[in-house]
Amino acid sequence: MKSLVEKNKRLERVFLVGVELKSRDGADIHDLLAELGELATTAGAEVVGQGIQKMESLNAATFIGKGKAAEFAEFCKRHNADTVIFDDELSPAQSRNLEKIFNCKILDRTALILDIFAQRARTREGKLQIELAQLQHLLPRLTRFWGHLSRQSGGIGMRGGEGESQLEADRRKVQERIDRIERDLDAVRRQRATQRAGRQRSQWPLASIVGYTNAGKSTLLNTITGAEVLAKDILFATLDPTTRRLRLPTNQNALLTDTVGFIRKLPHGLVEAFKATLEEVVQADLLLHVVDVSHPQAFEQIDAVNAVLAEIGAGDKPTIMVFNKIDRVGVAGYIARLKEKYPNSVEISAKTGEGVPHLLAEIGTQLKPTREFLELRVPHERSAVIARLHKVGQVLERRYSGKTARFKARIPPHHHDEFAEFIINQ
Ligand SMILES: Nc1nc2c(ncn2[C@@H]2O[C@H](COP(=O)(O)OP(=O)(O)OP(=O)(O)O)[C@@H](O)[C@H]2O)c(=O)[nH]1
Ligand SMILES: [Mg+2]
Repeated sequence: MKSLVEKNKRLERVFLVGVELKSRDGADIHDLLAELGELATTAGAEVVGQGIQKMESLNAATFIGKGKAAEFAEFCKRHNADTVIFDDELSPAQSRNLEKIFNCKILDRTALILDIFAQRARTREGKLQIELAQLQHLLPRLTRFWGHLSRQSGGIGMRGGEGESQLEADRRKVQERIDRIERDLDAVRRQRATQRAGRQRSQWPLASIVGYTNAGKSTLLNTITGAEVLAKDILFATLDPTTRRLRLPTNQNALLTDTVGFIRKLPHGLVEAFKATLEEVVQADLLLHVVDVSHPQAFEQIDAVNAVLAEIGAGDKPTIMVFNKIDRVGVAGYIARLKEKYPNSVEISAKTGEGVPHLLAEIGTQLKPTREFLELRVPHERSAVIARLHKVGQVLERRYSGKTARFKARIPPHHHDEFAEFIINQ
């Protein structure tokens, strides 16, 4: 799919819009817009200005107030803005109405994040996932400003509106493409599941690095394992998971995975699309939640990451909080506050290596209770237990005899209680 933000002759000029709602507490709107600006620059655009409206409640038709919209539109016209980007997700109707007022392309935060992901995707699965999320977001919002779809690429051509009948045809084409991608993704995922089953037979426990985008996850993987994952001061440098072997000070082997970064208001479609890729996180025995403590919004970022973890079903995993970039913070008080709130934490600098030995020791301690094998005896009629065992554990051997099935399996320690009555030796 072609990028939504044009990158031909000159940088696309964008204007950012945010609202300050009385009912919405938490982060300051200026911080939110600063992040939106970073996202826009990451996507290859140039920010020409921004506007904020304080509101009691949102306008159903135009999101911000009509008068304010007209005022911003005037500014955009004077400054030759090509695109207006709203920090919140707009309804299709709001997008259309705003487009009439601004007379230029209207994007929302979701579309922008999807655009960046589209530019970064490398693997076939990643590309398909993102195109699917993009098309699903776009379908109800197709307007003449999106122009018509080019037949060869199935991508979105820019501008050059051709009326309602063309729009209808385009919608049909988008729907066809969505159906096609869903079929392709199915095939790719089946293949991945087979590969994963192969890897699962490995008896090594798995730790996953998670965290807000730009927190230093890839840098940490590189420092610990000598991997050479791209680590850059841009948002969403990493999309596809990389797994490396890690030898702990306890002489134990483990696998360590670096994953895609999370962000506030991560589009739901994207979380859905990435569920398969994030399986590494869901299956992990331990999460390393990396936090950039030099970032003024560190607390909010932690909450945003926890929200996504809960959404993918990894909210209750054993977790070490990894407070990163301590080489950049002078104010000790800030870390003290974080440590008070999150006692199970380690402070490091992934860049200088400070604190990393301590982190490794901590990983060793947390993974140690993972015994290689448990033996279980489960009556055949308890099929739900057997299904659950295959879901959360790694079954290494099974034997059926008489009324029971016997398993040798590796089960993450936090699931042991569930199977306690079936364990015959450990
Ligand atoms: N000063 C300092 N910079 C760091 C540290 N760790 C990472 N960085 C920098 O932070 C930026 C982001 O690092 P990455 O490792 O790419 O972050 P990430 O979490 O993988 O980011 P995404 O993949 O984009 O989500 C890079 O410029 C790193 O050099 C650290 O401990 N100290
Ligand atoms: Mg990364």
